[in-house]
Amino acid sequence: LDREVTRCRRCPRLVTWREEVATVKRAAFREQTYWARPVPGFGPPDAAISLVGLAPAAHGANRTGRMFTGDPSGDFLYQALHATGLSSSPVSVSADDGLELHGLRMTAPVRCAPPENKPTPAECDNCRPWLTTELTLLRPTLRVVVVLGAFGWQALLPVLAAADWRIPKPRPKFGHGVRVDLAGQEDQVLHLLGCYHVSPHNTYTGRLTQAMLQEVLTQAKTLAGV
Ligand code: DU
Ligand code: SF4
Repeated sequence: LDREVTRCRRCPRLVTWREEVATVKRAAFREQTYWARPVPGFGPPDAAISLVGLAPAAHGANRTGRMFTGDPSGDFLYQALHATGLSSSPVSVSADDGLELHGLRMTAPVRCAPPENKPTPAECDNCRPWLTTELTLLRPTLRVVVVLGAFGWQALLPVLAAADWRIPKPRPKFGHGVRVDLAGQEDQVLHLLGCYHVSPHNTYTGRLTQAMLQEVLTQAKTLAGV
């Protein structure tokens, strides 16, 4: 699946954008070759926890080819993952830096960097099968999904429904600290945890602190039994 997704060209606008930002680079990355393709999930294929963002950042994951790697959002996230024992290192630099995730797999409802960080509803629809397949493959071990931000939450619920998890009606609303338990097949339960996004918009303003993020990750570990 990881290999296949990196070849996807289903969204014309995103194919153009992911390649365009790779030619008009940020000054700090002028010497680097950008990944400029869809970003696959990162972490063990038998993870008990999945962490879901929204989409790669143009000069972050779209540059390095690894989820949340190479931008301020990722710097904040990996620090918390390491502090809670879910990552082998607090610093994620590049796809070949040797960092490993423990019991957690990062993924996203949209795999290509979108302009303004905003995918269109049609692009979310296009990308849905990739995450549906990934969550189906993870299903035997998956117990908890941590969702970063309201946009990721909104994009994820239809994916979970497509992967045969029962979404309560009315649809549960996103909030930091919100927990929803979803029923699946054969008495399986999936715990959904909402957490403010790790974007600088939240972290520089103190809306999301390391303590808050680490608390959600610790809760995820407890619920997942890891
Ligand atoms: O400000 P920034 O670190 O470049 O992130 C831009 C934007 O993209 C922010 O809202 C987080 C989101 N994002 C994400 O959902 N997944 C990633 O791997 C990296 C960034
Ligand atoms: Fe393919 Fe998803 Fe990228 Fe669209 S966003 S081109 S569906 S990988």
